[in-house]
Amino acid sequence: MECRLLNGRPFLFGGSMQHFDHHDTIAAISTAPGPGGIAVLRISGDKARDIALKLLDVPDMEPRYAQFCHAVDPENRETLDEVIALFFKAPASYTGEDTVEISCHGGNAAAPSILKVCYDLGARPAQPGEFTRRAFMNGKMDLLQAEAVADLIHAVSNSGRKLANRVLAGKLSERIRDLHHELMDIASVLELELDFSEQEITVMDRAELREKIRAAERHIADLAAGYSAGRLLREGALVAIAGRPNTGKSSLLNALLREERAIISPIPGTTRDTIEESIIHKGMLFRLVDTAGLRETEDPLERIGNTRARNAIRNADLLLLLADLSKADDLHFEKQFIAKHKEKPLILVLNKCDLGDWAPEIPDVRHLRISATGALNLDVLLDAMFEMLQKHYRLDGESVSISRERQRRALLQSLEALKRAGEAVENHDSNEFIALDIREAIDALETITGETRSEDILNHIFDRFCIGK
Ligand SMILES: Nc1nc2c(ncn2[C@@H]2O[C@H](COP(=O)(O)OP(=O)(O)OP(=O)(O)O)[C@@H](O)[C@H]2O)c(=O)[nH]1
Ligand SMILES: [Mg+2]
Repeated sequence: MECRLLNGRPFLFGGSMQHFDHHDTIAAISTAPGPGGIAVLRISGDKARDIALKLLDVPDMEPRYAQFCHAVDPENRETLDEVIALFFKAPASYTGEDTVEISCHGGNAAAPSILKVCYDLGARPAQPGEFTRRAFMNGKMDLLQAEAVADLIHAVSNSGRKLANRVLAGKLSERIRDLHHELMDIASVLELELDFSEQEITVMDRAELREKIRAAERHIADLAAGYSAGRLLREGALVAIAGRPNTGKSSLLNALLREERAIISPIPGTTRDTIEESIIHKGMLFRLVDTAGLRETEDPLERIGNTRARNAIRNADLLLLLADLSKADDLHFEKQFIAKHKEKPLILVLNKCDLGDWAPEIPDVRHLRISATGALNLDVLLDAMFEMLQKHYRLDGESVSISRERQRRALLQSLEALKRAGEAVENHDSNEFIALDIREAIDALETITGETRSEDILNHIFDRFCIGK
């Protein structure tokens, strides 16, 4: 493993976490690089306090007591910066280890020079997410909470921030724990019966056991079903702006962004590539995708554009179907489109309402009249988009939901095992088989919070963190 400085920061080449000793003392700059008021360095591990005492001109470090002092290079007694230092004694720290936090001046010079001295004094560069990984390993938080830390750091909207905060507070872990209890109850009944199998004692009759398994299945399925809502809150909603050429799709994108992002022209077939830009409305992130106008065409570039448009439509969480009100038309294309995409929430946007009041026969779908270039009814459209998502995905500002594919997969795995257990009960299979399936369902749940963990899962999660967190 090689460590070099890149933009004044340590950069490690090759290898992943498993090559590192979890007992080393680690150090990193926890704030974002570049000029800024302050930067914060963190040192965590057994040697943190010793390193700080050699680095700082203080006689001692009292836990949780902020000291204004200087960072000095012990090699040549050069003062590196004026700092505020804080010592957190294990286990009362973020990582659960002795930790020192040093706030110095921001920018690309002060913090890296102090960090270099930390390395000289025996700390090693922290890996991405290593502070949080240690917090997890030391029982300070479970895996769901560690993921929520990353989500909070990367949140771009209020809805994402609120969900991350609820998970960080342990609300999702609580729901998983409840499910875990339910399954442990079933497992303990089965184990008890196995212990007394010679006497052929039945602790719970089969119908009751079947019902208990069924109830657990329902609860797990409920939690898994919240995935779309969680993902939407965390990542934002993908909104495809679709329709025939020249209906004003690019004009609508620009109007919502309030900037001339996409090329607009009266020539049908202007947009070829998909263009994605984000806006926030009512705390929710909308990822708007402008697409090529849909039509049969011989133009090879437009055909590629049409394929891309269809992909965007397929992946979208919400469809805005644009129609042109300036053209008297039976909306035949639109009606077909709506019939084809019944399963997705869709708003029929009747654009160019400034050009006359032609009243087409409107299909049975949520619709509204706007003018993209005249900026008419755009707020109404945004409100309708928000409401439609809330209703369709049952977004609730107060509830918690899973939001990652990893969590969803583990729940589905648990559900599968439970279903097998239920069938085994119905088939009057012996308790050993039922107990095995229940155990598998429990194991799958435990991977969600990290009670059962594999190095692979941990690497996958923490490698995506930034250094210093
Ligand atoms: N009067 C009026 N004209 C509009 C309105 N919205 C768009 N237009 C005009 O309609 C024409 C087509 O607009 P675009 O936004 O390029 O349409 P598009 O759907 O993106 O077209 P393609 O990219 O070719 O599929 C342009 O001349 C716009 O100025 C509107 O609300 N009112
Ligand atoms: Mg366009």
